[in-house]
Amino acid sequence: MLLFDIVFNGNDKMYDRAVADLDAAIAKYGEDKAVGFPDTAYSLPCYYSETGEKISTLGEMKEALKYVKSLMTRERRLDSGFKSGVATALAAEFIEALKYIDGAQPYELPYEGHFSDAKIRELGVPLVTGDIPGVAVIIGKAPTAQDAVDLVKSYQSQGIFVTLVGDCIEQIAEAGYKTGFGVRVVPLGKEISSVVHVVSVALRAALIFGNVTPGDKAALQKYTFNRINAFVNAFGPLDDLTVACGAGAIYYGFPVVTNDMDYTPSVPKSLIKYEDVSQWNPISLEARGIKIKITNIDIPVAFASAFEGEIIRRGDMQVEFDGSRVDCFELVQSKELTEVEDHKIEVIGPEIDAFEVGTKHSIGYVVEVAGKNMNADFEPVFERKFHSYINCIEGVMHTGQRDMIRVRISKDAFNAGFRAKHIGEVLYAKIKNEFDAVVDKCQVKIYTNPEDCTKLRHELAIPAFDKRDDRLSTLTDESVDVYYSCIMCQAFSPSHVCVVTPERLGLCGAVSWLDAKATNELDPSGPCQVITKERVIDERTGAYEDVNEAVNKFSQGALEKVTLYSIMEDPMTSCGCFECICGIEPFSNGVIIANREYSGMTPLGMTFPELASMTGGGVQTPGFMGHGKHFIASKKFMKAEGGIERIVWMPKELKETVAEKLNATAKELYGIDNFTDMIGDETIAEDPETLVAFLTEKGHPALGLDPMM
Ligand code: SF4
Ligand code: NI
Ligand code: CU1
Repeated sequence: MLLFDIVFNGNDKMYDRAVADLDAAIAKYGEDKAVGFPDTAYSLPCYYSETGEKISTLGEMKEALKYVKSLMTRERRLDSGFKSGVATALAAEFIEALKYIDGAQPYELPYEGHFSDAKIRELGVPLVTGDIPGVAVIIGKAPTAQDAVDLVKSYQSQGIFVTLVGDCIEQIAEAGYKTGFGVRVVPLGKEISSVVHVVSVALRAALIFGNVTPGDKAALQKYTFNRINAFVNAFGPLDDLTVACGAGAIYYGFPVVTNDMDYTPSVPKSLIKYEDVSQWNPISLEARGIKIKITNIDIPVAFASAFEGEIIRRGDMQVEFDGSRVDCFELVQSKELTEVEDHKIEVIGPEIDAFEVGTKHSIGYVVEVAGKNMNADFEPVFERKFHSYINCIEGVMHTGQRDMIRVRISKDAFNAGFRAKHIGEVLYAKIKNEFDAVVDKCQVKIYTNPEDCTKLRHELAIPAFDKRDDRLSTLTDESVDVYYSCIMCQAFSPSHVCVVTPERLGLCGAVSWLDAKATNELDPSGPCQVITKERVIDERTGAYEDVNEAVNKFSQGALEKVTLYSIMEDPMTSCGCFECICGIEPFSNGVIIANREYSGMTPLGMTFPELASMTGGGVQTPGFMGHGKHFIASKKFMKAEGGIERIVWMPKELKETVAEKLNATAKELYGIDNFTDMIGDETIAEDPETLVAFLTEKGHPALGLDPMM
């Protein structure tokens, strides 16, 4: 059979199934019944990206089927084959959406099904930094369970985000392999139609980060082709449904590798046949042009960004270091070159073999660095990376920072030979690797004696943290000579530029002014560039000719001007990976803020994903702005519109997180005590009327300010 016919037949089957499922749903619920995926602002994201139309009811889905059918021309031409691939994906999306009807939760762990918008935004930063260099879609049954495990593990250890469809899921579950969003191995579903959930991620990325207009098919395909490093590994025997899905993948730029040597012909660079599945990893990476950053670290367990989100339960833990109970700390100190012996790792005190299983202990590690270009300002920049470095160790979990850390080591890691000294190996290797421009020598001291930890925590670490905090509090936008640009997110959001100042960190929350400064000094031609601040246009809004020139240049002319302190007048753009979004609440003259983790409703009648969809892709949208969590307590938070006094609502959890700092700022600027008590949250109001009544009762200052619009 011709490849075309296989694709057309598979497409027909997927379409017929969608029709049958839809008819059944209409018979049960009627045409007015709502349909859609949870926690997304993009309705049925694939259909919406392709057509610009949102489907919200079964009746609308029935209409939409006509469009899908119109793609199914069965002409033996390449474009017709591709259209069939897209039609297959859309039909699969209908089938999957129908599973969620009436609030159903069709997927149970380990199956993940649909991804929320928040999850996709969360992937933004690791994708741009290359921590996630690509996305693998593995379909079907591997020759043996071990083959499935080996393949998954090979990708996972490179940081590749792995999604699974079909029998390989049970194969790796049988082998006891850990899966989940946290470890970046995500089983989508048993049925082939569940593959659309990863297509949905790629297409939503185009809308969220790429500012692609829904319905602009050419721009959509160009975006996925150029920017989404996905590929498909399909185990044979293939069938026409899988091949039809593969046609869709190839259309979006994702090559397919299979070991079915008979069913289809091969297509150079797109449909690759290779029998030995142990070679699929390099073949796939080459076909999709993915390059892997390698850091060789001498430890007995794996080290990869995929393990960053891994959770170690109490029962699985060998030992724990717990800074909330006993004295613990982590610290970077700069030293003279003569004081540091490169790659010296010392464990001062007992190794973890001496500890009983399941017990809690003290730990303190000091990373001493020296280099001609080292600057004490970089100490906290390195130190904040420890969380990610230590978490990337397979079987080790790290939370917190400074002297409030907790480190758990699993039994599996311990049995594999992992010891405290390996924490030192990891810190050494990563610091030397990432900061080689300023670190010439690095040594690590690990203290495990409780007396040492107590003494050093109080005499060494806390004074160092205090000194740093004093330095940070003197870092204001006025006190520095330059700001920095960050264009890291241009990999996905081509015209987006963040301007990072001491009092306004990048919207992702991961890049402070010190981080940007360090990035610039480490790589002077890299993503962070110096922006001078000599030519002030307007102090109130934070407008500078220097800043405008810079954003103009770094956005390749897409942006003419931005202000630093206004959300109404030329606000800064958003890429899509912002921690929070604020938006105008007209009834109270204020703004509400929602964070990515919040899944409930806001008084604007929109959820976080819906609010978030109002801005992104590097365009300016006055009235809505993405920002980092730490910006909320800043004296510069929408200073042009009156500052933090405008904040009228936040999710309770976010409010609690920022309360201490926000209250201090309110006290200092306006003499208000316990400002957060005046701010609404979801337990107080989810609609404007209740909110305004609450604000009135509390005498919230926003009510007395000038209207913003
Ligand atoms: Fe992206 Fe801005 Fe964060 Fe840089 S600072 S990584 S551009 S969000
Ligand atoms: Ni880990
Ligand atoms: Cu971003």
